[in-house]
Amino acid sequence: MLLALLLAATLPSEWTLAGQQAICGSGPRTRTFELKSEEKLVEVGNGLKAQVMTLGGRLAPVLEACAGDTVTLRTHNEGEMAHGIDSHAFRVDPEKFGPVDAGGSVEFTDVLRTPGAFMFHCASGPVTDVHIKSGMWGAMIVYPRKLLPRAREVAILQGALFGTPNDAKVIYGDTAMMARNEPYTMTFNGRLEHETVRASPGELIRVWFVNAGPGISSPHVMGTMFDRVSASGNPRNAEADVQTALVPAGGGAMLEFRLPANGMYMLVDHDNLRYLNYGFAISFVAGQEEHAVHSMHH
Ligand SMILES: [Cu+2]
Repeated sequence: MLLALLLAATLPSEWTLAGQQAICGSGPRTRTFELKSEEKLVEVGNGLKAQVMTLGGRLAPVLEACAGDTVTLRTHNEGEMAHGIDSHAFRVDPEKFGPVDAGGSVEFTDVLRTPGAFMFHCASGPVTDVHIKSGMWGAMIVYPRKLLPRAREVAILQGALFGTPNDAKVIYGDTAMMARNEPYTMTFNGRLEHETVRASPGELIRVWFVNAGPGISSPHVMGTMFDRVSASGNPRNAEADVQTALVPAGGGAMLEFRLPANGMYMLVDHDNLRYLNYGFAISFVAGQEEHAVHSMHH
């Protein structure tokens, strides 16, 4: 347990959203996101490392903007392969997504009028699938301009690691596993250990959820249900009192719920419970319970 906590400390901190109030508060803005494409060895937790390709310096990065913002996405290719970038939050000519060869840049700008939890990913023509499955994707949250009820906001990004850990506990991308859509494990936020999310009983929790695939995600929180599920993360798509949401690959959702009483409530993908032992769950805790998902090592 102590070892697990020490290892978790080597991972980037997990719950770092600025949130809707901070991002939308000062009115429409111009924002530029510059995302480096680079290959690197990253810690994923449970003593494992993965050799991945990233778009934004880490696995599962999150960008935050607000509806009405003028947003520029830019990537300078410092890798060796051709890379580009495609964000589902934009309505632009996809020709602008690239790819470009090493040394080149991709850049496009749009006024983002549609709120949501959007996926962005490398655009590299026929090898786009391999680049996404190697780690080149993240989320762009476009908050609605109209303030939502105050909530504990978190981003949960579903993806997968493809490759079997070697004797040195390093996962190298396995393109055959990628081609079969057969991961070693599915992941939340690109990692196998998670910091508990703490909330008070009855406090509104809002999850900005993005599913990079493979496959449909079926998020469910054990012990409660979603008060509201908004497809694609757009509040105008609200459905009430949903036991399990449905988030397609390349899609997102806004999931709102409350912890009814003290206890530990785990968010899982109900179609991928077989990966629970790999840390594929997020625990929400009200009260003093100290259970954490990373204590469930296989
Ligand atoms: Cu790429």
